Amino acid sequence: MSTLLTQLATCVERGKISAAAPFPADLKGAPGADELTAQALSEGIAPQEVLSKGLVVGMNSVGEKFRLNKVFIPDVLMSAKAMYAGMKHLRPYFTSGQVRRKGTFVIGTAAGDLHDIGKNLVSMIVEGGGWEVVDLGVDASLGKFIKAVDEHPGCCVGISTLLTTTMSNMQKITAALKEKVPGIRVIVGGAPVTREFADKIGAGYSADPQGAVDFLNSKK
Ligand code: B1M
Repeated sequence: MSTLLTQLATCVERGKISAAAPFPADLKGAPGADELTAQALSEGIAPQEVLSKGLVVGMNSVGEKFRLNKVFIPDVLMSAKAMYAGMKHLRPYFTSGQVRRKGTFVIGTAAGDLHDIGKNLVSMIVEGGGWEVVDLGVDASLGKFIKAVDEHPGCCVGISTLLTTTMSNMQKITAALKEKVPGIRVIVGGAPVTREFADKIGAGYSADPQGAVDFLNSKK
């Protein structure tokens, strides 16, 4: 991997957004993901490489550390901001079709639930993992999921919930989506959700965002 892409991955992992950003203190004044992504593209590194060998490497790394409790939510949010600072330079290439995304991931917090911090972390890390993310927000009804699945044929679906009372909605949404699109891949997660529950409703499961990326990449 080029030194520049290694530096870019480090910026994402450490949450270094731009040269002007004061965080982290030991990287004050150094270029951030914003400048390094622009530099990599101007030096002719392919956008796909900038994404997969720079931004995604950094995001995967912070995702693993988060899973192991070596970093915490604020760190992940800073990493996500750094990733977005880089992603903005890549967006024109994505929309022009020069960068191949792995697929579309539709995600929402189950109907009746307004918690969104975990869902947003999953969205960010899945996007950093190379997937196009369609975020339906909180309190996402079955109708919203159905509409999104219609609009994004071949997509995978993620449902998050933090409330035990809305786990039944998660089950209803999963069942209806599977009936509508046989073979659709659905993954569920959130604090009260267990693998046993996911198995019962016929969905994949991950306790953390990185596991959701692994699930999506596994193509099973
Ligand atoms: Co609420 N709340 N809350 N709350 N809240 C909990 C969840 C609760 C456990 C607190 C408690 O009583 N101890 C409890 C639920 C009890 C239960 O059902 N068993 C509870 C309650 C009861 C409520 C209200 C009903 C309170 C009330 O009004 N009486 C109300 C619900 C309103 C509603 O939704 N209809 C309510 C409201 C709120 C706030 C608005 C104040 C706020 C939410 C702010 C927001 O999200 N924007 C809030 C908060 C912050 C919490 C706690 C304190 C923290 C939740 C959180 O964000 N955790 C929570 C207590 C707790 O968890 N200790 C609590 C951090 C987040 C990163 O973790 O979302 O689990 P989490 O996500 C993780 C993993 O689960 C996983 O990845 C993330 C990162 O590791 N993950 C997935 C999540 N989704 C995934 C999807 C995947 C894969 C992995 O694939 C698709």
